[in-house]
Amino acid sequence: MTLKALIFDVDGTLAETEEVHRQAFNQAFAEFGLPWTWDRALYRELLRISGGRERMAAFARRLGTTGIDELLAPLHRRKTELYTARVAAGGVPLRPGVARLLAEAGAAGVTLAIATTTSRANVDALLGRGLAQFAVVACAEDAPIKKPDPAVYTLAVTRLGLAAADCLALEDSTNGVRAARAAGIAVVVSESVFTAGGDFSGAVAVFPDFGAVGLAELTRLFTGA
Ligand code: XBP
Ligand code: MG
Repeated sequence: MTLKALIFDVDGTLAETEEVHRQAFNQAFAEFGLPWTWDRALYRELLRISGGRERMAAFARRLGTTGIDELLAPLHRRKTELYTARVAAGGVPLRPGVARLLAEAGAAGVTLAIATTTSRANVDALLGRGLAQFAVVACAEDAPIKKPDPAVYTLAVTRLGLAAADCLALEDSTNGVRAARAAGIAVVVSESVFTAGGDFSGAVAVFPDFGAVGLAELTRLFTGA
């Protein structure tokens, strides 16, 4: 079994983006006159639901708020505008070790891919020209059924033209680990601000971050998986 591709999750794995998402959600709610504020504790809980639009719909149901279905699409579009503006303005760096892992993979001929439930515009804003190093980018628009469903990972593997057994996923969340495992892909975790201490059953290894984890270590874990 040879490690042929690394498939990265985006939010919480490539970068600590969820705090910026949270702020963008709250600003969009205010602009739309919704009396909703997601503090960090509530947001950590709501992150059990992948997908911003699905998360807002679930929150409305939980409150018993009706009649806002037509609002969800424009609300999510505005949130995405606010998020991408904040990220494009800079200040959301890659997490420790990520840039080095990307460079090591490129030098070793290990293909890079992305499998995320976030919107494509958010990935473009975060990575900019760095997106070019990824052979495959599978986002919310490509796989509408969100993690923990395996769809986005299965799509990434198919587009890579590889077998799931040739790939290693890098994730930060329980949903992400479950999605990768359901797609038959081994997965390692770097805990993020909003996921630390979660249930990562099925992961090959769990790290606080990838700051001290190189490609050689990932390869060793992968072949031992
Ligand atoms: C994390 C998510 C996304 C973001 C918000 O994605 O679940 O929904 O929280 O982005 P990842 P959207 O798979 O990269 O961890 O509002 O665009 O959904
Ligand atoms: Mg994530």
